[in-house]
Amino acid sequence: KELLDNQEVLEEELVEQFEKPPMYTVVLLNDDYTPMDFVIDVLCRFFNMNSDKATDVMLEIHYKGKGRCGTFTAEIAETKVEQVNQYALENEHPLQCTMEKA
Ligand code: TYC
Repeated sequence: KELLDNQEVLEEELVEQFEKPPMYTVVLLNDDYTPMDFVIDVLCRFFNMNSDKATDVMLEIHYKGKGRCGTFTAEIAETKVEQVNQYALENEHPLQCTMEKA
């Protein structure tokens, strides 16, 4: 009986892992130097936003200090963070992208 219960718990955990992987929110941080247009470009390019949505999110970051770009599984969130930071570096802007547990 106890073995069966254990088996069931393990199965539930497995199902859970596949159905609800841990999710991460990709966040952009404000700074004083990155041009607004560059941030809008980043949001459109890497987070598939249209320019209206990207402008709203950029202004939210500008006024509140940070803003959410999207929520993804760990692997995808890590890739987005890397791509954005690389793109900012290439263009010599101090823009910082990080991720938080959703
Ligand atoms: N604060 C920047 C400016 O005034 C604009 C900006 C917005 C920078 C969002 C970074 O994540 C950011 N040019």
